[in-house]
Amino acid sequence: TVQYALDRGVAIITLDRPAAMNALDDPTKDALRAAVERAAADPAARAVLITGAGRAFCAGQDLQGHAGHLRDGRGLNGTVREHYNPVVLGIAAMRKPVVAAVNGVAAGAGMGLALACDLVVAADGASFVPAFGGVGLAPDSGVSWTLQRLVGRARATEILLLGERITAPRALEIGMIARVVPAGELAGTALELAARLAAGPTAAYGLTKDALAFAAGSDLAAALEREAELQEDAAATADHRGAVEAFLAKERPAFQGR
Ligand code: LHQ
Repeated sequence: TVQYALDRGVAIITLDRPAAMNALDDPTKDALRAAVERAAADPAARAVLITGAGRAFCAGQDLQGHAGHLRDGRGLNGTVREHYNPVVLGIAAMRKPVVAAVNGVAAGAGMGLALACDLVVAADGASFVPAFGGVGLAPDSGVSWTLQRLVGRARATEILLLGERITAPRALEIGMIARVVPAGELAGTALELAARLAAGPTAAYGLTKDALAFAAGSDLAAALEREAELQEDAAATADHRGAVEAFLAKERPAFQGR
């Protein structure tokens, strides 16, 4: 249901339930959570790429399985706290960059999964469907947090209340995602980008994620103090010292990720 592979320092996580548009049933959610944890702990992975097999990125919660839980009186069956929250927090807390290659539709929690990633690259035919309202639900998987930080509260409110499909070009236009490429170039472009990040100063990237996440919820003075602390950590890395020496020697730095 979820594949894990390594290529040039990139952990590639592929949602692989194409017959159901990679909808997240219980086994797929367990496997996705495990894959995110594995990528975080994998010393050979210095960047992560998340994508979907087939024509969809991810159709969100599998409604077949969910309907069964509803009929049995189990409601959400604990899945938001057991699966969606750890996956989103796992990506945010990951000390390495995470790229989403959105190959097709990303709906509901699938949209949340994409927006949780640090860089989102989409195929030109892909789209984002805030499907929560369509099935009488409120947002989860971080969408209430990520979307308004990406596009502003007015647009986020409009998107979530109206629930209209947002095409990849429109998502790019409103600042929701980083890049749109022709469908045939998506896999190559996204892997190239992730491999470039994997060859970078991984520790500094982790600290950059920290700084951005902290500043998203703090005032300027606190953000400045946090930057001062994080910069101490960055300055203590071998990558920083090596890159400064390389600059002075007019050479290209070779980052080790430490
Ligand atoms: C699906 C699904 C799907 C099962 C397509 N499940 N089969 C959290 C906690 C707990 C509970 C609830 O939810 C959440 C968070 C959420 O994620 S809520 C949102 C759940 N997702 C949705 O409501 C999306 C439902 N799907 C759609 O709106 C459309 O299928 C999209 C926009 C994804 C794609 O549309 P089309 O390209 O027109 O494809 P299609 O509708 O023809 O779907 C193809 C097949 O995939 C079809 O099966 P079939 O056997 O007829 O070929 C669909 O039933 C199946 N599928 N999404 N979520």
